[in-house]
Amino acid sequence: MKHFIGAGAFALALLAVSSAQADDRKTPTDHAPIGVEGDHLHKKGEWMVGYDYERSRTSGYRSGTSKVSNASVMKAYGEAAVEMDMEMHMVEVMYGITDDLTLMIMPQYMVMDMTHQSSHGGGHIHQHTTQGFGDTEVMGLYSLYKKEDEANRQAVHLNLGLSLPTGSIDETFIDHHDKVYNLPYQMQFGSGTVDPIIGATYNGSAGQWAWGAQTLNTIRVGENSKGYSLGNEYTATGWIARNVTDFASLSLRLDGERWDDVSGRNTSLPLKAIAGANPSELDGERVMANVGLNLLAGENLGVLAGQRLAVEFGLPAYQRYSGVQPDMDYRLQLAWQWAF
Ligand SMILES: [Cu+2]
Repeated sequence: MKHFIGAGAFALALLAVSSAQADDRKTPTDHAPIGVEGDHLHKKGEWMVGYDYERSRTSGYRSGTSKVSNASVMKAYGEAAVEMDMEMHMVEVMYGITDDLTLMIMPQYMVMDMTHQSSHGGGHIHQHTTQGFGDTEVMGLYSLYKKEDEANRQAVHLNLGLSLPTGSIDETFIDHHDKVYNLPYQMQFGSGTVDPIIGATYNGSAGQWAWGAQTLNTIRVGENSKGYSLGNEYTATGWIARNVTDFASLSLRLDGERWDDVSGRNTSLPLKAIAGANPSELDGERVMANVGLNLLAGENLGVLAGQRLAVEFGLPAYQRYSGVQPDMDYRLQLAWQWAF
């Protein structure tokens, strides 16, 4: 009997220790799918550094909800893109000022590869590549609500930030008559204005499941040095994720984006020089469906402990554009993150 009670007490103690560990232990789903920015806070004094790579490809154009041929686009514009690849390299630094306030800064470098076709010279095809720094985002994440018990966790935080105009708005291309024009608004690296970012994030989890939602909105204030301002951008996303092992989780995410027309106009870019040059044909909306994988190195992995790798791949589920705009093929995001 004595042995029995002893064994029982020992088993209970083990259970208590292991569940205490489970509460503290980091899991892959502690971070949202990698395409969600500013999704998590850090504890006071904790740093995180990361590198994010994003690549998206568009081919041809869409107007309204339908695909349009380049031949028809070139009846209205001097040039049209056959294909465009956009790559972004982002450095991400986060720091927990308190348990309820995390600061984040995200500089970025962009590379754009464009294959253009001219309406003259028998549809002559040529390549443009531009690269340079994009705008830099600075964001504060402030906890509004936290509830945690054995069964589940719920949390809501505010995302307040600024997009600083470190990106060029002077990128150019040369047309078939060797004339130099500014690239269209959406092909520039930056907005040229200081843009407030306002949003909120909800995170929930229970057992091996996690879910969340976020809205993040970029508001344009004032006009840039070229006499225009980009349209506001609104996003809303929701996801569900599950830890499949200690070190890996899988996710599904829907991501809706909406952007307004450009107001004002860069007068050095003629309205018909290239598709995308007309500021009043640039609003649109898109829904992407994404699958993701988060990997987290456990405490037993020594120097690797706390490091993460994440990937997310998205395809368009819906696109609607007011004028002709590049037709999205896919978006891929890869990241490495290290918290310490
Ligand atoms: Cu972080």
